[in-house]
Amino acid sequence: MPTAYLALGSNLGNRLENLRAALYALPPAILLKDVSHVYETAPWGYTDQPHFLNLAARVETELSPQALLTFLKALEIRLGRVPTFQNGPRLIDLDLLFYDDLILDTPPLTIPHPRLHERGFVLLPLADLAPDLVHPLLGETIWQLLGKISLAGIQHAAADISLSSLFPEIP
Ligand code: PH2
Ligand code: MG
Ligand code: MG
Repeated sequence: MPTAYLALGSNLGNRLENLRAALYALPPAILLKDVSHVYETAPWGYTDQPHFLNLAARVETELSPQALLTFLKALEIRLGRVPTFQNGPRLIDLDLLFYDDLILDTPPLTIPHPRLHERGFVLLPLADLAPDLVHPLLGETIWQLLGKISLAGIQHAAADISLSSLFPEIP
């Protein structure tokens, strides 16, 4: 089954609950395989807004990249996201980073995500899950890309989200 990596972010409302609700809503179409630490991150791009909580997730799905993107955008709306402006505050942001080693550049979908290698709030959580993953366009690992950027304004959040807390096994 194809493996994809997602970046999740929230900086409005109960940020941790928004992240939890998004992860919880992925199955059955999208199987959640691993979740990074949660990071508290200073806003990037447009700075006059609250700090974000960010994390990364590894998922498996039979959905095509386009269908996966459609699912994620619909889930953002279902969880209460309302449109603002580019880089503006959001209740939940669900970004598709990688889909196996696919390279795709067709509006509305670009894979790998075109700005992931510039962003500590994406690369640091991703490095929890897949430090040796090679960026198919840049030919460098997540760990190597991480070495090239500033990690200022990024720290571990007070709480993490564990897979077992989201999906406890039924006894
Ligand atoms: N997302 C953005 C713009 N800026 N900054 C942080 N710290 N975290 C984000 O997830 C984020 C951002 C656009 O999606
Ligand atoms: Mg984003
Ligand atoms: Mg987005």
